[in-house]
Amino acid sequence: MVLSLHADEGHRLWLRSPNQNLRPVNVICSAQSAVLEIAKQELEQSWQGKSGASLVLTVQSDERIRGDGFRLGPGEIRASTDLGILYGVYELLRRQQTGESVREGIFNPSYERRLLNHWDNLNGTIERGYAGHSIFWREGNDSLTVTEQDKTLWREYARANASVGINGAALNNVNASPWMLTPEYLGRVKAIADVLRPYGMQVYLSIKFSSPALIGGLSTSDPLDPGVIQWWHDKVKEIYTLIPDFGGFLVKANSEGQPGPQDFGRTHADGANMLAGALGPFGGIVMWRAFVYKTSEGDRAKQAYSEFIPLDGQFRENVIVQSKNGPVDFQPREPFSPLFGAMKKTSVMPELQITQEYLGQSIHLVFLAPMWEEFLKSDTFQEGKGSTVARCTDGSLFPQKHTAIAGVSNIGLDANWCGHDFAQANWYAFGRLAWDNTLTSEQIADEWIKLTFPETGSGSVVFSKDRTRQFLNPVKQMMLESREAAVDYMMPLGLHHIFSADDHYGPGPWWGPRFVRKDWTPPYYHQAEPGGVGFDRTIKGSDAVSQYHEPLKSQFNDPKTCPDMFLLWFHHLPWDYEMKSGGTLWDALCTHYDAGLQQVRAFQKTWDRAEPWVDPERFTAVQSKLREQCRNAQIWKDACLLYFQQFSRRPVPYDIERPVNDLEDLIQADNDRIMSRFRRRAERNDPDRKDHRE
Ligand code: GCV
Repeated sequence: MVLSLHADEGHRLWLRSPNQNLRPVNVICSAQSAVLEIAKQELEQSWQGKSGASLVLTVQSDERIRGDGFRLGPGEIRASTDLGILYGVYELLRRQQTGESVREGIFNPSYERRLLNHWDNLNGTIERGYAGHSIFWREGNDSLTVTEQDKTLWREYARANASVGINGAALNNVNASPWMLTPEYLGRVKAIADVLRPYGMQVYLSIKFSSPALIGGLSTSDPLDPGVIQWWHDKVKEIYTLIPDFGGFLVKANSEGQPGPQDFGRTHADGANMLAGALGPFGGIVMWRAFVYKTSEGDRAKQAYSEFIPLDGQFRENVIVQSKNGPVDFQPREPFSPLFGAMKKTSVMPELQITQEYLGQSIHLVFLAPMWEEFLKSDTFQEGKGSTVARCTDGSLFPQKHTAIAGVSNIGLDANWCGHDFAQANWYAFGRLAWDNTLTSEQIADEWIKLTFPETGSGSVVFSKDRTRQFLNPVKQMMLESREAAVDYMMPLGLHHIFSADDHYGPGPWWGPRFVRKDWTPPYYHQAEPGGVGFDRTIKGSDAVSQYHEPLKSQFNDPKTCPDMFLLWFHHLPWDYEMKSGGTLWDALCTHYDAGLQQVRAFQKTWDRAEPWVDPERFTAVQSKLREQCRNAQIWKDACLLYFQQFSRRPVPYDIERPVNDLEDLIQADNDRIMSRFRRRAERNDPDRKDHRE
């Protein structure tokens, strides 16, 4: 077999119109619109079905087809909206390209709104962005000029999103600048919206709650003040005049130092409802974040629930409370946030993090679909068995006016968009799960690999047996195991948030200076001491278990029934605690850390064997990242085991590989990193963002 492997910087993502096997297709569509024009073009550029086939695109309302769903029938795509047709086209083409059979039937989206949240700052930097600067914003005199290059990039971005069903984007950081709402910036938002619209993407903006005072010249931003209410009404009207299909606002309020209604003695509901009142007449929504915690209020994991449950039933119907998947903060593994299912009279939407803030950023190969699948399929038991998070949020269990899901974007100006070729799979997976929250990680990985590394040169769309056996299957397995491997070498058995200062990349179980908020330091979370390790959240501890519905509360409360993966999340246990498997907790911890590292070593071998099947550029890029991931996994293992060993005073089990670094060296290197970071900041006169928080 002759393979033609061209250098490839990854910019085309999973959208690689095949240059062989293309066949003519006769597309018949009675209606006309920009969206339908794109649908037609996509078919003509990528059709791999029967040569000369006719395909009818029918836009006609059908009560079985919800929202932008569609029906695939013999020779026909039918939908109630033009966008539904476009999604149907992408589905059909994907099936042709992956060799999957074209299943006839109705395909409805799980969520009405499927959004990317960009944490992009107006100067072009991205909070927790690891793939270059923003595709929307930049610094400099010409920062607001819209160039042809901008538009091309935005169009490619919109197309990629539409191809997986993503239909909205919040364009700026939730730590929002008030300038976002000034006419200059709104002009650029309009330009972006105009490019995104034909692909069915609505734009949303994050807003700073104190904008009326900061840019409106008012003396207050109190949500019950008539002048403030009027200001927001006027601002919303101004936005809709520019962007008639504007989606709404995303709000981080009274969280990590951001202003909010509580600054004026009002509640989250008061704040959200005031904004919802302004947006409602135009069809806009408010996504109000539940990511709130204060040092003074005890266990951080309990706070969102404690603060929001009393407000259930008080929000307007165009408010959606947006909660992170876990109760703390996008950790490698958390139990689901107990808010899901518990707020029965409020629309609640999951916020996932596609950017790998806590999962190795753009260096580690970590496929996140298994984590999201685990989360969406978690049973809350709120309405009996089977009340999964997916069903609690997609409208199946509770009558919600709106349903939504968001993912914090991992996209930047890097040629391959996401910094790591495999990080593209996380963007893809988010879109696919937002469209269908019952998909399996396995299916998503399978599709993504086939689309992203298609068969080249053989003239066939379907992967050959050799390619399937030697490339697809092992790479898929590597992807599916990669998240568990990361949990193992970073924080197994329910450990969480033991990252070193600030950048959330490497280990820092020792890091806990007195001048920093306790709940921003690892010792607060791991609680290691000679008597044991772990955070006691049982009814005798912080009682976070009581926020879960039975039988979960009892199950989590007892270490004998608590799943091992959450053991140290809910329990503080002695080092020689006997695990279900028979060994001690200390030995189990060592075994997990080592297994994670060994697995990354195995990933290196898997990838090296993939060389014949991949273009050299992407092969080398991934190979080099895996090397770094391996070095980092070693550091994670050594740092955590040697640090915890000071308390456990037990040997690392003799049958596993010994640490190769010294603890003092690791701590010293970490201190040097932190110091040089602070120095650089001081030189730039760039105050630590966290200094602005409460
Ligand atoms: C946008 C964590 C991150 C912050 C982020 C915050 C949030 O604290 O480290 O960078 O801020 O979550 O989700 O608001």
